[in-house]
Amino acid sequence: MSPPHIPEDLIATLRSARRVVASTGAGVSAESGVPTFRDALTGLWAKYDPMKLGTPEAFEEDPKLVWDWFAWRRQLVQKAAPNPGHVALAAFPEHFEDFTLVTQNVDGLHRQAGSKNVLELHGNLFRFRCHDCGVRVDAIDDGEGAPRPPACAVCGGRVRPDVVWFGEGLPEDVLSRAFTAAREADVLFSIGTSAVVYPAASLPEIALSSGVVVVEVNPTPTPLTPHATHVLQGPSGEILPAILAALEGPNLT
Ligand code: BV8
Ligand code: ZN
Repeated sequence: MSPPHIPEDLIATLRSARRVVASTGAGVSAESGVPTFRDALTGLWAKYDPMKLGTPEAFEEDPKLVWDWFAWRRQLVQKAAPNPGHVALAAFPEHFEDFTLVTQNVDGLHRQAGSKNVLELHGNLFRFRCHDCGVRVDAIDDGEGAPRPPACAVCGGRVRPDVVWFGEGLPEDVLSRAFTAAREADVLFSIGTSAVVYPAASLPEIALSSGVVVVEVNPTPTPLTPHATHVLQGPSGEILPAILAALEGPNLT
């Protein structure tokens, strides 16, 4: 199958861009076999609503259930590998003076693909903290018979994944760095996100209001689609390598 066509005017814009931001959602990991947040409930989890399970209330009501859902997602991600989309993004910094990668994903696949300084807006499945005293927990015992969730060694409270649940604030410094990058960019890519979860979904909005060129990469339309400067409709695992190939190719202009 021929690689997707990338419009010449977009390539020209990218060639002259100095500051570029890529903001990704679960769709960039779909071709790695990691289900998106809404699809992350198959099998025995199908009867749960992620919007309800991914909340502090659900954890407080049934810590073991929420712990087990995240343990299930961790083992899914551990079987996954970065796909060509992650790998292409890891090479983007070579083509721009200043490149920032922001992600809503908690799967760590960007870093695994070689991306550096990834701004993880919603935390990471493989980091843990105590829900009760907030202390960071570097290692957990999730062997047979270990308590689920583990007990905090400092306060005896409930250890949880270091991710941001609905109704919880995002890490302030990460969010403000993402906002600044979106405001000051020449180009912002919105890749594999349904663009409905805030404040992450405000990044392309901030970019557009600052006159930044916004490029959406997604197989299906989202609320951002009508406003984006360029819309590349298709899977990121094919489109991102095609963009990189065009950037690496001869400058025909
Ligand atoms: C907060 C981590 C306040 C955990 C997640 C009413 C209006 C507006 C806002 C709100 C509202 N009511 C409540 C809110 C706030 C709420 C919110 O935005 N709700 C929305 C749903 C209305 N936001 C919050 O609660 C945030 N916190 O506001 O707190 C506050 C402030 C200060 C102090 C205290 C409190 C917290 C939000 C973070 C929640 N945590 N994840 C975990 O992962 O378990 S969100 C989670 O869902 C994901 O991280 C992602 O961000 C989001 C969406 O998930 P998905 O749908 O799976 O992924 P995505 O959106 O990326 O969609 C997949 C896309 O990929 C699709 O478009 C698909 O077409 C595309 N795709 C598929 N295949 C491919 C592809 N694309 C490319 N290539 C492919 N091959
Ligand atoms: Zn504690």
